[in-house]
Amino acid sequence: MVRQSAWGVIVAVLALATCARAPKPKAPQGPAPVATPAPAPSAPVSSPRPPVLPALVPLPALIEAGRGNGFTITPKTLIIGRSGGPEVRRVALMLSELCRRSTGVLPAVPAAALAPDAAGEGGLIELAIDPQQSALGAEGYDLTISSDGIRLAAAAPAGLFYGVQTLRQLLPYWGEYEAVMFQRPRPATIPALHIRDVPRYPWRGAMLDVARHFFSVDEVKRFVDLLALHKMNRLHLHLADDQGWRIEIKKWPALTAKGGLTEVGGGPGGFYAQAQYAELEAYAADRFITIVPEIDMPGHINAAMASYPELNCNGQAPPVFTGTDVGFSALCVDKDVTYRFIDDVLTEIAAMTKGPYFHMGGDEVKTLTPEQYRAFVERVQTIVAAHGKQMIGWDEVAATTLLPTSIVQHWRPDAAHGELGRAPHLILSPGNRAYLDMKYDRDTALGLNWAGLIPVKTAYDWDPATLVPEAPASAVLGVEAPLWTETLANMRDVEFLAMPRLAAIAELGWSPVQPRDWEQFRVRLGAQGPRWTALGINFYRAPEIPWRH
Ligand code: TNX
Repeated sequence: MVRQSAWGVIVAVLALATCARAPKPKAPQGPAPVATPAPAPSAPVSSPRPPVLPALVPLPALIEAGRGNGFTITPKTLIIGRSGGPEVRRVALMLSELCRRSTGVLPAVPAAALAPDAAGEGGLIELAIDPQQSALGAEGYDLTISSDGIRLAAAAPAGLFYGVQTLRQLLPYWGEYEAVMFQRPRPATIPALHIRDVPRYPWRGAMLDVARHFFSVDEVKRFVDLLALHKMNRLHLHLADDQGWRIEIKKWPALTAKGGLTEVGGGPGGFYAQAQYAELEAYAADRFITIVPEIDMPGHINAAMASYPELNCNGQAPPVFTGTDVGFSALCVDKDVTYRFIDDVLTEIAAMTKGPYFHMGGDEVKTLTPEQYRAFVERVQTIVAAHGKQMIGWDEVAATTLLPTSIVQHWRPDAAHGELGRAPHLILSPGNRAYLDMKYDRDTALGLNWAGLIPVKTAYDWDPATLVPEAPASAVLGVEAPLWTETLANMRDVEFLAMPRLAAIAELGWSPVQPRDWEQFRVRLGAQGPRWTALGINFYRAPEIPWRH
């Protein structure tokens, strides 16, 4: 139950709505959100507002004003993990470092458990795994900030991590600069608040196409950081396409030795050695992000076909490809070697991935008959299952017979809704809303426009629960923002198209539909400007957003 506090309490999320709207029709929701409690009946209608409204993205399910003036971090502040093992301590250390960067004070994180009533002179920041908070699920958290201290409780470590991301956005933005040297501590006061927060959807993702242009391990880590800041939990890596194969497969070494060394425009390409992929997995897992590997097949596969002649029906390897056409390549679906190849790839990828998913692509196949396509997808699905993974495919796979565990990723705005409605599970990435590679407006130099222009409001102002009316609410896992990189050569380009729309999609995945509102989102988003600048993010200063400097 959400605790009701004193009459002074306000539901700050409502106060945040600078432009209230008529309530939207009630839509079926994802996994049980935390209800925003109505004020107690005798509460005065005009409760005092907190002096500063927190500009959090994504918007928490519930924000209440707390008591007192907030909590001040001082050299005497301690951070303790009340329960839970090394993961809790790791999250506590992350928080300590965030505090240091923004205040010049590094709160101690004692390794030994403190007595339950031990309060440091400078107040405690307490992180607790609390079994009584099981209603928060694996990702929710409850955060109370008062003048005496901060208590962050969750049922599982991921919840604590998300609570720390909230605290991060409440700390001064300059904590995002890495090289700050404080001549003297600069105490920061975090406003008195109670936040109780649970994500709306379990799938909150982004996709990075490392095939059209290659991005190094460090660049992908930087992308992971963007996801973590916005409480996203899935990084889908598009690891193979016509222009490049990016993951080392020891049994088929030419995939990377030949197929890895090209990219759109003729640049050098690149690939991840298995040890590097493991490093990415670990980096993402530390931030509670699951990597979803995609090997696109039977189409978008020229890099593999150029590397191994036997994958071609005529036994001849085509030349490598550095253009941007789609749909021309397809594996030879009638040859046994094709399925041996897929099985070998699955064996190594399954061993490399901590997450339960394997994405087989399945999009834009123009050279097979519908029967060939269907038989191929169903056979690959069996191979994926035999390797203990759950299959994901782009929405073309909805035309096949899918296992109850399989997931369809909706991308074509005109995909057949009847088929999508029968999908066992759905991830929503509608091209005309969630595609980060679409241009913002006609003048945007980077990106494409086949699905239309996507200004920030278009990316934000839709409800995943009603996009595919034929799909039961229980089938919708959540949202994902794909970033295809035909036109993007480096991280500056990636960031320009991703930000701020990535934050918009993150909020769709996390925040309850009520009281989400474009007008107040715009303001909260604009308040992220200094933080993103400090992080060195090359975000698009969309003119309709009131950016703070
Ligand atoms: C369609 S989205 C594709 C990609 C392109 C993208 C460009 C999807 C499953 N296929 O191959 O990169 O459009 O926006």
